[in-house]
Amino acid sequence: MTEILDQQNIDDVSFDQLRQLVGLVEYDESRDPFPVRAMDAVVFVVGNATQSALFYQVAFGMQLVAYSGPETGNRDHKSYVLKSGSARFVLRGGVDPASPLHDHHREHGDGVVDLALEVTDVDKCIEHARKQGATVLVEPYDESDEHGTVRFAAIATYGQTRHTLVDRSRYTGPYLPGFVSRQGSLQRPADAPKRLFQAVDHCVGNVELGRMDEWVSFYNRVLGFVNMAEFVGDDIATEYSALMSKVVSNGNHRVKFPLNEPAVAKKKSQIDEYLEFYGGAGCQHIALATNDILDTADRMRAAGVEFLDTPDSYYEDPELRERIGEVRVPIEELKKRRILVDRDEDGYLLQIFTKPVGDRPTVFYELIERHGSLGFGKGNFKALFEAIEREQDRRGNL
Ligand code: TYF
Ligand code: FE
Repeated sequence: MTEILDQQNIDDVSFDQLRQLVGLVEYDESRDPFPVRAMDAVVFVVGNATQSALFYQVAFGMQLVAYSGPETGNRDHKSYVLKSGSARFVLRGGVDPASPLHDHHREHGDGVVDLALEVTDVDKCIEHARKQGATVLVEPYDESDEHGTVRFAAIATYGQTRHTLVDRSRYTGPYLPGFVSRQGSLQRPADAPKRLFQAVDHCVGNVELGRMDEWVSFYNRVLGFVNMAEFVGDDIATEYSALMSKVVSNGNHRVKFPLNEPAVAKKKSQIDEYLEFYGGAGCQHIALATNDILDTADRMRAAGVEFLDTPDSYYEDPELRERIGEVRVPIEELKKRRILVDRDEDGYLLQIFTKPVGDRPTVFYELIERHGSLGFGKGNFKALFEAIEREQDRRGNL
């Protein structure tokens, strides 16, 4: 029997909870050339941060915690900082007509500009990254305010995406220097105090045809990330998925980055569609870890979030029951919500995917509830990719 943790009024998520939520493993941090503690934030550039901030509060149940903008001395853009458990999103939108954020948005639409990483030693990471040939976009520097000091640096990754490195161990403010504490005015229903998700499980990058291995090697060499077992190779790619995929993670698996490249198939690959509409490589989906995916999916649907449809045949297939064995809820409950299930040697997982959340067919979300499995739902790829292709067809894909 799996216990559902009571997430009510818990501000941060304990290590034990994370172990279950995102599937942590033990590792020796002292031998890591680039020790990463966690995702610090997923930073988005959007066309209207004020309205997107409301979307993530209403539909994703996130809480506004901090803000920076013209009122706080930042005339270029507004940034809203939202939290759900240990997950932090930052939404940026240009205010000054001359802001470079508008150029970014013109090119890419709403998207992820920064997968910021919390590290223990910014200088050590940058020194290692430079030796390994990484592009250092921002040299290490300090920023301070009345709450303390934060040390930063940044390196480039795929497309126009970056990894800002943040050491916040000497800082107690609501986010970073320059931000003020701010709460949303949204009234939450009294009967829905639970968080919808507790952590970021993984962030997926789509890269250009033939470049996946280059980026896997970048994460191996520069960030000391290790390859995880799950991958989609030629065999699966040509049959139905139209993509190849490998997964890299930091030492304890807290930060996991699957990398996809398009594969040649009958139709235009979903990855090609992304690359075309995003204008190059970028972050494709963010998986959010929840310990109650049924409730989370119900509440997100009730708030208007649209999920990919899985056909009845997926649930009626007698092989499904054989493949997945015992799970914590009857299959009927999964079928009602179109939740997918997969099992491997370590356990099982439940997952569901939203449709793209912006105007372009680019960024989408995954909800994932892990029960021991360290995988990414490989057994669901066929059903999942067929559902994605049906959506592509509706958008006029050939
Ligand atoms: O993160 C993953 O690898 C899984 C599988 O378009 C996946 O969630 C891969 C590509 C995709 C959707 C899901
Ligand atoms: Fe995923």
